[in-house]
Amino acid sequence: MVRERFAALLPAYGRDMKRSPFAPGFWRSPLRGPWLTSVLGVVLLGGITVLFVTGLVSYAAYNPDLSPVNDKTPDKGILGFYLFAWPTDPHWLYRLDQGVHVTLGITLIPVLLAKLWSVVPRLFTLPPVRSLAHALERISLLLLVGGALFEFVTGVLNVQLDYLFPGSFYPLHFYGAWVFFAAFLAHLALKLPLALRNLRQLREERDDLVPSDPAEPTVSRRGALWFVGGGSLLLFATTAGQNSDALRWTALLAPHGPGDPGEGPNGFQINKTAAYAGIRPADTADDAWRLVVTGRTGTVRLSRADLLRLPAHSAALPIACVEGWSTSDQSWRGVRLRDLAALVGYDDPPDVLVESLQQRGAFRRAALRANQVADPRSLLALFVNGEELSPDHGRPARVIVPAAPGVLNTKWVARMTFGDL
Ligand SMILES: Nc1nc2c(c(=O)[nH]1)N[C@H]1C(S)=C(S)[C@@H](COP(=O)(O)O)O[C@H]1N2
Ligand SMILES: [Mo]
Repeated sequence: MVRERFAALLPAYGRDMKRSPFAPGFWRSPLRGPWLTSVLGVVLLGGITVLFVTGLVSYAAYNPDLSPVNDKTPDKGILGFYLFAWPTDPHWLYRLDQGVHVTLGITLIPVLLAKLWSVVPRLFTLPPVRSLAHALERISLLLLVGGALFEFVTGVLNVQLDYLFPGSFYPLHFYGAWVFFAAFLAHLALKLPLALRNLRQLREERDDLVPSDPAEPTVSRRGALWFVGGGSLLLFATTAGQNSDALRWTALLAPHGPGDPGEGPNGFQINKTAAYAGIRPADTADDAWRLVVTGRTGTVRLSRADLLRLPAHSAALPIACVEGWSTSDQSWRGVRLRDLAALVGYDDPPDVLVESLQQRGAFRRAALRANQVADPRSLLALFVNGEELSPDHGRPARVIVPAAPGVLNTKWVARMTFGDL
C-alpha cells in the first residue's frame, strides 16, 4: 500500500519499484548476453593466468623461506612447494616480472569490472539455491568474485598507498591468490567449454543473461568492448611508463614517491627518504659510521675509509620495486659482498643478514642467499653514476643485487652477519 502510493508519486520509477532485481524483467541492458560475457571471460582467462604466474614468481624473488627475515609468514606449507633459490640472471628478471604483474593487473581492471557487470543479474537468481550442485557452484562463485576483488583491491592499495594493512601485504596477497586461483580453475572447468561454444556461434542461444525485456540499445556490443578496451588502454598508457627513467613522466596514475628525486647522478626514483626513515646525518658522518661485519672468524668494524681501500667494482643494475616501478640500469660502484664475506672467513660465501641504521618503518633488515652474495655484481655500493650516494639513496652504503626485488637492496647499511641466519 505504502509502496504503491510512493510509486504513484514517482511515476518514472513506479514501474521499477514494483520489480525487484530478482524479477525477470529488471535487468534490461541489451548488451548482456553470453557473447559479451564469453569474450571478457576469455580475456581474463589469459590475463589472470599471467598475473598468477608472475605473482608467484615475484613472491619467490623475496627468498621468503629465509624466514623470519624476508617474510613474516612462518610456514607457507604446501603452497610454498615451488619456492626456489632466486637467480641473479638475467639482471632485469625481477624488473620484468613485477613490471608485467603490476601493469597488467591495473590494465585488466576495466575488463574485470565489465565482466562482473555482465553477469550481475545472476547474483539475483531465485530460488537462491536449487540443488547441492548449485549450492557448490554459488559458493565457488563467492570465492571467485570475492577473491578477484580482494586481490585487485589489495594489489592496487599496496601500489598506491604503500602498506596500508596491519601485518604484511605479502601473506594477504599470496594466500588470497591461491584461494582465488582455485576458484578460478573450478570456474574454468565449469564454464570454459560453454564460453568457447558461445564465441564460435554466430547466433545467440537463449540464456539467462539475455534480458527478457531489453531496453533500446544506445551502444552496440562491439562499441561496449571498445569502451572497455579503451579504458584498459588508458590505464596502461598512464601506468607503464613508471618502468623507465625516460618515460616516467607519462605514468600519470603511478604514485611518484616522496617528491622529486632531482637531477644529476642521484636523480632517479626514491622509495623512502632518509628523513622518513629517521636517518640522522650525525650517524652517517665519516667519523661516526662504521660497518660491522660478522662471520666465522669474528667481527670486523670498517670505516668508510677502510671500505675505500678495498677493491672497488662496478655493476649496471636497476632498482625494481614490488610496487611496480623500476629504474633503468644505474651504474653502481662499491665493494663486492663476497669480498666482505671473505674478510670474515668465507671463501665460499654463505647467506647474509643485512641490517640498516634505520630505526623507523618496516624495512630495517633483509636476508640474501648465498648465490646472491657470490655474484660478482652484488655490491655494497658507495657510489652511483660516478657520484657519492645521496642520503636518500642510502649514503654511506647500500646493498645492490642483480635481479633482486628493491626491498632486498637495503639502504644505510650498519651491519652484515654472514653464516647461520
Ligand atoms: N633501510 C632501508 N632500505 C631500503 C628501503 C627502506 O625503506 N629502508 N626501501 C627498500 C625498497 S622497498 C626499495 S624499492 C629500494 C628503493 O631504493 P631507492 O630509494 O634508492 O630507489 O630500497 C630498499 N631499501
Ligand atoms: Mo620497494
